Amino acid sequence: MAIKPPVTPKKPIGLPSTDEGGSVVLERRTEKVKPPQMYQVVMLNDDYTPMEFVVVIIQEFFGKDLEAATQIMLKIHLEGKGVCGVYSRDVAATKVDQVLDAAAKAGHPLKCVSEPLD
Ligand code: TYC
Repeated sequence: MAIKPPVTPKKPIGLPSTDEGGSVVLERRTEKVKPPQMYQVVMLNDDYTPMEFVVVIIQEFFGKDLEAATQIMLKIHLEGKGVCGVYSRDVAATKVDQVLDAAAKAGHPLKCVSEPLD
C-alpha cells in the first residue's frame, strides 16, 4: 500500500508582502486544506468462520447493532466481501489488526483489509 507524504502549503498564509506601490500589505487568503484520505475496511468471506462470530466481530469493532452487523455479514457471505466501516488510515489499520488478531486467537481464518477510497 503506497503511503503519500503530507502536502505542505506552497506559501505561508498571512505573511507580509508588498503591493505595486511598495506598501506592505497582508494578503487575506483562505487556505484550502484537503480532507484526509479515507480508508474502507473490507471483510472477506471464507467457508469456515462461523456467521455468529463474524456478527460479534462487526458489532464489537465497528460499532454496529445486531441487525446492521447481521446484514453486513450476510452481504459478505453472499457477495464475497463487504464494507464494515470507513476511517482515517491509522484507525482503519487498527481495525484490521484487531479483527485479524481476534480471528486468529479464536482459530478462524477470517480476513479483512483496508482500501483507500478515491
Ligand atoms: N461463509 C461463512 C459461513 O458460511 C460465514 C462468513 C461470513 C465468513 C462473513 C466470513 O466475512 C465472513 N460460515
